[in-house]
Amino acid sequence: MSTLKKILVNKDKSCKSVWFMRQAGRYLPEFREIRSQNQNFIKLCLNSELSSKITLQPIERFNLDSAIIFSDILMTPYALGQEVKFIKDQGPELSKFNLEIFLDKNEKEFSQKLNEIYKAIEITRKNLNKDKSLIAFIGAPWTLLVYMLNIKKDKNKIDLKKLEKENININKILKKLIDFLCTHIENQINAGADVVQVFDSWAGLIPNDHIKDYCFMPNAKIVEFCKKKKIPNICFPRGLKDKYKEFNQLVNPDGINIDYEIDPQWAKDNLRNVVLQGGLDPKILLKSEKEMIEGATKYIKTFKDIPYVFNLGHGLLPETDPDRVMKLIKFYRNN
Ligand code: 1CP
Repeated sequence: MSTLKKILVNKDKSCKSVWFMRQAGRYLPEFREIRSQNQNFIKLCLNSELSSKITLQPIERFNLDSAIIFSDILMTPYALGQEVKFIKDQGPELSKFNLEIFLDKNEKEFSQKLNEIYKAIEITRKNLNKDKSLIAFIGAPWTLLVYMLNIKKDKNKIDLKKLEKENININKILKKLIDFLCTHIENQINAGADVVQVFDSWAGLIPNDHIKDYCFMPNAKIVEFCKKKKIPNICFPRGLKDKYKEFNQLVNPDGINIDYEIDPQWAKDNLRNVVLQGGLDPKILLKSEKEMIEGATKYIKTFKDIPYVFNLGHGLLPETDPDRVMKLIKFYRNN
């Protein structure tokens, strides 16, 4: 069994395991080389040979304990009929959402459009050591909806008025998304992935009076599905602040990734009956080595007597020096 599963499933306190969000991609020169020859990002995600190769790049370089499949959360809206473009330095752009087309989609067609991702998982599993986990992932319904309806105004705000004005039935969209996402999880597991992470990257933008409907309920339904199928799961409801506690109580996932705004001691005291993962600010890898080690020490010390998976409080930044990543992994393993 992989170290990640020993921690998630057996709640093994003595076991060490490390992987990083966004470990495959952006900051790695070997990824940039492939990327420079593949301008269309969606096509790259649908190239099973290359996707598998990119997935394994950080494993080969750093011998991490888990691989996360190289893909994107926006492959779901793509498979549901929206055009998805990644514009350099601007982020993703999706064609206008059409409710009728969306409601008309069926799961067979959806799975077929993502078949290359499942093939990439099959190829990767064959080439990945058995003691390492292969992590599948999805975007949580709310986070996908933010992109699908294009309601993010700038980095930290959403345009709720736009939703109200256009009278969009959010709950109906979320409900249908949950079904498709469960299918996507099951397909990835059937192809050979053994853990799933649910990225709710924009959970922190939900107004308080909607947090139950837009964040807790959809994540809970997905976790419930995973538990029924015995799929080890980790949730990442980024930006929830002290509502992480209620999230954990209501959603009850196997693992929860804390973001870098969460104090590790607070997490230890308040997030019970769940495996904790991550927390360290990815910006700390850009600072002096001393600061990085001090930052990491705080997490390692705080969580030394509970089951904990070493990771970050958000993804590795594109400007990260890979040598720093190596130093951080070595420090964690030696302490
Ligand atoms: O231009 C490029 O080279 C593309 C950069 C890139 C990469 C390498 C994007 C565009 N996506 C990815 C891969 C990716 N995305 C992975 C691969 C596996 C790994 O972690 O190593 C994963 C897990 C994701 C997940 C993802 N995509 C999230 C959730 C995690 C998070 O960072 O909060 C989100 C929000 C996205 C959307 C996305 N994909 C890419 C961009 C530029 C964005 C937008 C981010 C934003 O709106 O700020």
